[in-house]
Amino acid sequence: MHQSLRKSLRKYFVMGSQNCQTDPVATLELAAKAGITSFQYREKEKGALIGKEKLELGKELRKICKEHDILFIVNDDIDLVEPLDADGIHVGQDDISVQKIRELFPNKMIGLSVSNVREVDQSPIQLVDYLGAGPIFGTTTKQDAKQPVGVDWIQSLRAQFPNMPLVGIGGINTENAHSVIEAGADGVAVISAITNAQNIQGAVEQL
Ligand code: TZP
Ligand code: MG
Repeated sequence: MHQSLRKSLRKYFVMGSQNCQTDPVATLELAAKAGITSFQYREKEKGALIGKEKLELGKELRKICKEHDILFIVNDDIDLVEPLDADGIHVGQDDISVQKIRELFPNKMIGLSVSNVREVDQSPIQLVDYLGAGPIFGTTTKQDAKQPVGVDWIQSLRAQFPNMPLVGIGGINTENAHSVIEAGADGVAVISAITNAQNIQGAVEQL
């Protein structure tokens, strides 16, 4: 299970309509055709859809992932897990607890963001299916992003958890993605490297 998840996290596209220059459905369709391996629906922050519109867009994005056999993860929003038949849920340190999600959804994948040693120490890592480490580099995409931690953080997590599926996130682009993989990550999670690309297909291929 770990091995196949590690593979599926290789090119992990994270996005909501607020990140897209054009239609989010068209954006995901292009990225899916170009070879992303996982997708996280992260409809939040400035300009994000809410309520029914958020759900309806989620359904369209979910469908694309099914067609292309791409993992579909929702960010934070436990209310979307069942209606969208998500494969999993990704949470940060200030969101609903991992224990609670595990209780509610025994069979869904759980991803957890960790930015430092303290967060690792206070988290039930044994309940988590994969870790998101970051922000690795500086990013302007997430409004409340913490200070960048660099690829050293990937190295140290990999040393502590040799078999844990692990992705880097934050400021990763086609130029620096290799350094995240070389440090021991299974994959790279990106928003703007894809949503802001002139050529989405080319960007996904290069990652
Ligand atoms: N979590 C940590 S950094 C970040 C998230 C969601 C934003 C990543 O966006 P980008 O554009 O890939 O830097
Ligand atoms: Mg969160």
